[in-house]
Amino acid sequence: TDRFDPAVADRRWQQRWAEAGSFHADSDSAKPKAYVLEMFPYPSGRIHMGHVRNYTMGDVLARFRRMQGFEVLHPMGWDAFGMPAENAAMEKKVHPGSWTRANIAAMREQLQRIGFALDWSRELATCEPDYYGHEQALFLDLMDAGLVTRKESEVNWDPVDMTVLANEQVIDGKGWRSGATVERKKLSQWFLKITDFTEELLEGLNELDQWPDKVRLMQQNWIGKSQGLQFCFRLAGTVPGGHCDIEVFTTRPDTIFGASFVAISPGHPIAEALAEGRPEVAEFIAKAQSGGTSAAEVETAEKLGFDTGLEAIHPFDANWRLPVWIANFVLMDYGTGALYGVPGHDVRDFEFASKYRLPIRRVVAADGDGASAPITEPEPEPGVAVNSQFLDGLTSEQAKAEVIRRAETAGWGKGKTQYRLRDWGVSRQRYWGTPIPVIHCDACGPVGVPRDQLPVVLPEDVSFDVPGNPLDRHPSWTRVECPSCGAPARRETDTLDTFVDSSWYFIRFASQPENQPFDRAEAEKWLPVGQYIGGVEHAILHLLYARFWMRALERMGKISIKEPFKGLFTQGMVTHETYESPDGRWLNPDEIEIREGGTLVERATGAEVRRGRVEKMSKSKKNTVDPEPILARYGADAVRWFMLSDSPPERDLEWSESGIEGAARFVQRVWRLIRSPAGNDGEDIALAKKLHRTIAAVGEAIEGLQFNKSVAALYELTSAIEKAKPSATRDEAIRTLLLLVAPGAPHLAEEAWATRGEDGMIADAAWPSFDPAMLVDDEVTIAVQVNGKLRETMTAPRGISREDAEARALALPKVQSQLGGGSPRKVIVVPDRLVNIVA
Ligand code: ANZ
Ligand code: ZN
Repeated sequence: TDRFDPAVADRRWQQRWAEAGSFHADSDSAKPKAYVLEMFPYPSGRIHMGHVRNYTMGDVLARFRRMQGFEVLHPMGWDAFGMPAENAAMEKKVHPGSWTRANIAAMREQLQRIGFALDWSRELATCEPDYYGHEQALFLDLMDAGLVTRKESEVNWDPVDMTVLANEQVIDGKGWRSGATVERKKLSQWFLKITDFTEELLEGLNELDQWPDKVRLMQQNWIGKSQGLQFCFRLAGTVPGGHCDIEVFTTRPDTIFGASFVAISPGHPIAEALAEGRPEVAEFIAKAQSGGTSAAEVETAEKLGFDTGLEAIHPFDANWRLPVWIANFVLMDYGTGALYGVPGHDVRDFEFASKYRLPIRRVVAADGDGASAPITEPEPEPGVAVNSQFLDGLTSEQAKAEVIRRAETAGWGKGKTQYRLRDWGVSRQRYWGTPIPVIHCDACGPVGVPRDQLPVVLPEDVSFDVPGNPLDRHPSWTRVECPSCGAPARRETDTLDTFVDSSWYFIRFASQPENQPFDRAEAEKWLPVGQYIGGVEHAILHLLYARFWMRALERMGKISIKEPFKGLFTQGMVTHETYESPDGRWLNPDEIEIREGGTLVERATGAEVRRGRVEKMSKSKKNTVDPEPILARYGADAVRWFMLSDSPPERDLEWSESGIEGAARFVQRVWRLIRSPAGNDGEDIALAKKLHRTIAAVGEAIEGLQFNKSVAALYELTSAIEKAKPSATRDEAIRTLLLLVAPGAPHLAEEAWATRGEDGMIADAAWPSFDPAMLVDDEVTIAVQVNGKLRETMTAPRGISREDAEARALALPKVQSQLGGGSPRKVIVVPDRLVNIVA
């Protein structure tokens, strides 16, 4: 037929690939191996455009590597535990398991419909016992290796629903369901000791040269290594509870003469001791501890303080007293839970001091003479010390070192390296997660579940009609015998953070024996992942946790790989225009009509509509485009091609109907070429050169994940073929074009390949090679100058003689007019580069 029909061809080739097992990864293959992985999706129910873009990029690379002769592992699975399934259970009264599994089935179908070259035989879902059971075994390994601890830690507590809330369930400091002000509550929870690896994780970043610098920097900041001073403020007088001093940590010892108060956390032992005898202190502490526990909540919450009346003595001046406040922005589990505030040079301290009218002093200046300049806003940047006695004139760096030196010499403080990275709290008081394999016994304490009793399977018979964790109120599941002493004991009801599930799934993809998490030899054949592709939103936590997990396994001697992802690529988002109604509702483009004169109105109401910004596709902005109808209308290849073509992959891609139409037109153009008459004799040197250059360019672009560049090169080649007369070269160019478009538009490529009567499937064909000699340009561009000024350029055959170059240059109209009819005084020729005419 004249048209390529994706409705028929897509399915046909998807089926052929499946039947042939084309994308099955053979661990025993002798070929070199390539592991291409995209971040696995959360099974929310439907594939969205962000997935399509992400997986298309990975797919192009995977198919390209296969054609290059690699044995490729390109797997897919499901990050299937987490809150949304529980929300669905509460709202729709479906079991989280059946909701999740139905979503997986629907999304698997959608991915298959796009024709991704995936090894479906390795599919996994983290919510199935044959995955999370192995995770439990790994948790026990970590326990045995001393990498698991149990600590008191704060959670968000909803006092009305009487339940722990996840951070995302706290909205503006209130519980999402009850609307009650959230409190912080201490609970005993499980932690993985990622801080045992802090320095390694930081150092390791240096070797990740195939990661974006941006991501390495974000991880570095997250780990947050800082050099500081830890010391004790002596307190004047006596303090309840027998405390005589307050230990603080500072990263800015250079600002010590700018201190105007000392602040302790509401959870600090001194605060607690004061509260014993004074109800107003207890009351303040309760107030200061309301609001969410997440860093963002703490950061944005209004600063609250309480003046205890205690006084701290300045370490450099026994007569200088600093008031001691309890302040809500001081975290108990950071540093020492206490600090000295320097309002002039710290943003939070400035806000606090402004509110409570504490002194704001300048002790750092941009240059030495700004000492008396007033401070109107906090100036955290380093500079030169001023108003600081013996520190005056030193740079901030020098002043820091000097204060630390004096503190250490006098013995009242010590220089200290501090990291921001905390241990990883993995306890979640939720149902839909991996049960933590521990049993609590009154006599023996927490005991690991014996390995022969794994997996600890989630009970199916749970109800979501009451808030909180259904595991907690399960009558029989929680009741067990202590594995050590046999006494009646209770099962741990916390489940693991879903980031644990995604910290090792790429290992399980590489090797999935039934009786253990992975087989070392097999996993090492594939790992590390050669190219990992995903959203930058995972730049910190997921990637850091996975790096930790890999290092922990390595330290335990279970694998000899330290870094899980050799190459990392973070792709941009898919964006779309937004529309807003006058009453502030977001409208889908479908609900909008363009009136005469270009005004936009809402179809239903006729009210005028405002065009909003182009933003990331999201349900809340109502600007999503469902891939499914687009696939049905244009076919898989057009959608894939559009995802690759319009923007550099690291940038955002704006969805547009015209963009997808352009991609669909290209598919048909390529199809028309194979229907055009074949010529079998005659060479076309120009086309041959173009072809070889395109092979080189496309290969290089895909190698560098610059898919839009490969698309641009293919557009050029296609135009060149369209313009060329029938010849053997042209026929060869068409054949090669199919190989080059195959990674991006595989259905079209297969169909055309078969129609041409080529051997086998194009999925199994080799990537074309090019002749380097054909890349050499035999035309050169020569600059023509008159009196040293560029006047014109001309193309000429490479190696043109001096005489010919001179003659051609002198014949140029612009040169003629510059010479005004006269003859030049002198002509200088640099072969193949330049002709300079001196008039
Ligand atoms: C005095 C000072 C002056 C500070 C100044 C900063 C700027 P990083 O760099 O992130 O490690 N701090 C110490 N313990 C704290 C806690 N438990 N909760 C909240 N803040 C705490 O942060 C170290 C700085 O954070 C410390 O240095 C301390 O304030 C504050 F111009 O001390 B600084
Ligand atoms: Zn026991």
